[in-house]
Parts: sequence; C-alpha cells; structure tokens
Amino acid sequence: MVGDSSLNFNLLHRICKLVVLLCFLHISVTVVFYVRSLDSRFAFVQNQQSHRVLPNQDRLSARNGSKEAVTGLQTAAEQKQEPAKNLEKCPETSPLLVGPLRVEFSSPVSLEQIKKDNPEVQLGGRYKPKDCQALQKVAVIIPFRKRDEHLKYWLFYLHPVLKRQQLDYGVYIINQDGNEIFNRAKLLNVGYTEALKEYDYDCFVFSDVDLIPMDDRNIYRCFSQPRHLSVSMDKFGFRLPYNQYFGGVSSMSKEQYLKINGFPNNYWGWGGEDDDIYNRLAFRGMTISRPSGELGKCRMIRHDRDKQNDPNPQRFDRIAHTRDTMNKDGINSLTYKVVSLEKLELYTKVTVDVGKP
Ligand SMILES: [Mn+2]
Repeated sequence: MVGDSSLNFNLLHRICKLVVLLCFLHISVTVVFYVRSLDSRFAFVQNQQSHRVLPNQDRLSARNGSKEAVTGLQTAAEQKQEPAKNLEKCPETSPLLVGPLRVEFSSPVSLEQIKKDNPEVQLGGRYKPKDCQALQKVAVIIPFRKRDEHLKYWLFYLHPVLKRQQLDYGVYIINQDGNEIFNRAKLLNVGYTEALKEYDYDCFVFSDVDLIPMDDRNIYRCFSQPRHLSVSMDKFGFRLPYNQYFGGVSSMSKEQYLKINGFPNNYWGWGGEDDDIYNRLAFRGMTISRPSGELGKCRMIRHDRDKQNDPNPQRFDRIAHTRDTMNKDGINSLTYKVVSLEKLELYTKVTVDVGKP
C-alpha cells in the first residue's frame, strides 16, 4: 500500500514537471515569435519612411565603388561587386516600393510633364536600374487604337511604378492600323514578336491601356506560372468577375507563352480571346498565379465602347474549340505587316496591319 501510493506520487510529480516544462517551452516560443514580428514590422515602417532617401544612398555607394575601381587596388572580394558590367543582382523585393498609390483621372497630364518626371527613361520607353542588375527583362505590350488620352495616364502612372520595381523594361504600343474591326490577341502576338526583335526579353506583360495598378507591390514581372495581375478592378467592384478570368493585365515568360503557341489570331471584336488564352494554359497543365486582392487593386479609365470593337458573336463557339485550334492558330501562324515603327521618348509605337476577318 505504502509502496503503491509513493509510486503514484512519483508519477504525479513527474507529470507536473513535464507540464511545467511544456508551459515554459510554449511561452518562450511565443515570445520569440512576438519579438520577431515586432522586428519585421519595424523594418517595414522604416522601409516605407526611407524610400525617398534610398536612391541617393544607392547612388552614393555606387560612386564610392567606382572610385575604388580607379585606384586599381581592389581585393578579389571588392572586384566582385565592381565593374559596371557585373552589377550585383537587384534584391528579390525592391526597397523602392511605396505600397498603395493614389490613382485618379480628373486632372489631365501632359507628355512634357511625364518626360520631365522620368528623365532616366531612354528613347523607345526603355529603362533599367543603374545600381543593380534587374532580375527580369520585361516587355510591356499594349494593344492600342485611338486611345491617346488613356495612354498618357498609363505612361504617367506606370513609368514611375516600373522604375521602382527595378525592372529592365521596355514599353511597346501595338497600334492597329486602319479602321477594320479590332483584334486584341493578334496585336499581343505582334508585340511579343516585335519586342523580341529588339532585345532579349524573358518576360512579357500584356496590358490594356486603360488599367492602372493601385499598389506598386503588384510587380509587373513573370512567375513560375502565368500571372494574372489585374485581379481586383474597380469596374468589377474590386473582385474577380469569375475564377478563370485572365483579362486586363497578365504576364507570361517566354517559355510559358511558347508552351501555349501564343495567343489566338482569329478573335475579331470584343471578348473571348482572354478565355481562349485561359483554356490554352489549362490544356497545357498550367495554373494561374495571382497577387492578393489587396495588392491587385486597379482602376480602369471609364470610357464608351470603341467603334469597330463590338462584341464578337462567334466567341462562344471559338472558346469551345480551343483544344482543337490552339496548335495551328497562334504564334506559329501569325502574319502581319509593320506599317511604321517609331521610337518615341516614352514608348515604342508599332503601327501594324493585321488584316481583317
Ligand atoms: Mn476598357
């Protein structure tokens, strides 16, 4: 009897010790995570406050670097960060991002002002960061016809955003010549082809001219899956109209684009081509990557429907046959004629004859 109760007591004692130990462990883990979250929140706030100062600091350190190069007395380690050609890679997350942006279309903007605001943008709308090597080379392709007012807003808002995103980018306005019915997807194919003639782009962002992101953390680059960027448009009450929606702004790497044979060339008029593109991705086993609804907010400039861009009555029938048509209709069957190619200060304008239905 005595032996039994002391055994019980011993057991109880051990269990108590174990419980106390577990509590202690739990509390210490909680404290560690709490301190860490404080840390990162602090870093985030610092980041937000100092973003306007950072470019100068970067420039300063770059200048110091080149001074060392002149002395010719570097160690191997210094040499690595050195010569202009071998810039260090840009960070995964740009330190220049500011987060939510105010976007409105009530006051008009002028091309002169936009040029003044973006002196680093090179002829043809090209830019790359000076102080680091961009992670991706991005061609931004915009299908276009008679939307000069919208284009001005796009350039006004997007050049600063793309610069802060530290991208090596070029802006290509693909202008459909003539007054035939509009063909958005074919213009996108033309943009892909023409941009590649000029530079070794590895990523393509396809954007409507009237869509402006409301947060610069929505990065205009490519991901491991095709990306849909305009996920919460004001036009749709800041939500996705449907799950397979791939219209507005999207991005695809060269490999992803080639895997689906590019885009269809025979969607004339409004609608359907984005769903065809979605089908192509799905049939090739890819999925859509998206930013969060918060980061993916964007505004569309209000407008009336364009002339010669009425809803395409054949679109439902075409979407139903993507699987059969995608191998013969796409980048491998693309034909067009370049009417003019203009290197303007803020963008490259390719005017193109895409034919008619
Ligand atoms: Mn629109």
